[in-house]
Amino acid sequence: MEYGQELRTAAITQRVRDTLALLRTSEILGKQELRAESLLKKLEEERITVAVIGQFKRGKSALVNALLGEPLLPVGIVPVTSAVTEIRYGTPRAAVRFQNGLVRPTEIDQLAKYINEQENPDNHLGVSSVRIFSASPFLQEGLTFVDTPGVGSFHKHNSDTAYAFVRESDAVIFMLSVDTPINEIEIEFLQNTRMFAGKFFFVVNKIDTIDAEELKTYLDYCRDLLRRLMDTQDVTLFPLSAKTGAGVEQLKEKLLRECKTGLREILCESSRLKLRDIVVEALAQIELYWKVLLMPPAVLARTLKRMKETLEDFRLQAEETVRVLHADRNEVIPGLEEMLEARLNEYKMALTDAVTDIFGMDYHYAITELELLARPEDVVETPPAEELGRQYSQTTEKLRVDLQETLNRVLLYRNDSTVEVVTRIYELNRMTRQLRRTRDSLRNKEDL
Ligand SMILES: Nc1nc2c(ncn2[C@@H]2O[C@H](COP(=O)(O)OP(=O)(O)O)[C@@H](O)[C@H]2O)c(=O)[nH]1
Ligand SMILES: [Mg+2]
Repeated sequence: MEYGQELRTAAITQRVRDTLALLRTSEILGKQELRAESLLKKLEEERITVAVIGQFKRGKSALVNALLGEPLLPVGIVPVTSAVTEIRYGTPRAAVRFQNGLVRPTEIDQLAKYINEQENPDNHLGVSSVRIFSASPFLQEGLTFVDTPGVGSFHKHNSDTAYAFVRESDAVIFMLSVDTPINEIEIEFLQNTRMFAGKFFFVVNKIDTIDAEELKTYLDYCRDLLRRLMDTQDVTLFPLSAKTGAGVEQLKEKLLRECKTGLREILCESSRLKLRDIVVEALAQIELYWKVLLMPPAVLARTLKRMKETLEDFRLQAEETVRVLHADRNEVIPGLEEMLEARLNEYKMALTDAVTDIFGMDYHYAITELELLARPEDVVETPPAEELGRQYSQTTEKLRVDLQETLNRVLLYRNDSTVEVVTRIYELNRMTRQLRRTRDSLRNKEDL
């Protein structure tokens, strides 16, 4: 059994490697390439991510606190969690990651500022996630816990974040609570997550608020519904109270056992689902690319002209940034280097959006993570503003030129070489065939 599992792990790892190699041969599949890279890393590190999901107010944050045995996360009677929070094993510390790549070390008791819906309404601070390290022995086995904002709250951006994150998790703790029946939003969410996670734990929270008989009725109802929804008899419920701690040990034990002995199985199944999703996404991207390739020449010329104008706007924007930041002076401005790096990430994100908007297909840049030091005085040798400004201008110019060249090349713009055109089309068809084969061969659990 264990031997078979080892073979399966090796098999899926190889499949991810092969797919990655294939994706790398194309200029239009950068986003999928990145996803495949992180999937490979996860397989190699044998790390699994357990996401706690469910509608707001079910007690997700309270449960994570109960599991870890410390009140790390804010809990409240109104929706409070507005950012995905990752909790890993390590020396206690925390960092907030922003959408522009900045990573800011933060005291754990200051986190509410960033992950509280009330203190950071509609995520106006641009937080992308929060990472907490905790020395809780529970995390020692290579588990990463993720607390998500609830789906279906009035704050729509929360649902979006939760959805996006579930794609990256391997196991899911799906949280229900006895004070409300399962509703449509939860059902929809569950059906969407089924495609990505390799393992489900169903928790029924707040059992302290009802008596044993009511609980039995509720559990029977849930089990029945979940079996139908998940299309399997294999549904185990964990009734508990995150508040009083009743039932938490049982869930903990089960999680630990699964994650020790079943880690590879969970990882394999979740990797199969994720690889399939990456391949499906790549195929969709190729579809979009075909649409652009087959544009009538006049339309293509117009579209490229629009792109050119947009790039000119981008040039002016970069100039403005340098000017506004006073990066035209020969003095050292603390923090300016990180600020410009973050600006550069924002620039890349805006370019990506522009391409998507104009051509209807993706173009992808890797966003650099910029770890800010806990003590800014530790920063050594920051170049003077003038130099940083010059670098920023050069880098953004290179981005624009590269983008223009790549677009001309992949769109075969004014390319009179029949050989090149035919080769590209041939390559594209070959890629599509291989991706389809991979997709179809990952259809079932037994395929590995
Ligand atoms: N009675 C009771 N209340 C709970 C329990 N777990 C959480 N709560 C309460 O439910 C509310 C929502 O909890 P929270 O963890 O913030 O929910 P989340 O939005 O799913 O993260 C808070 O007021 C908690 O105190 C429980 O087991 N029993
Ligand atoms: Mg919460």
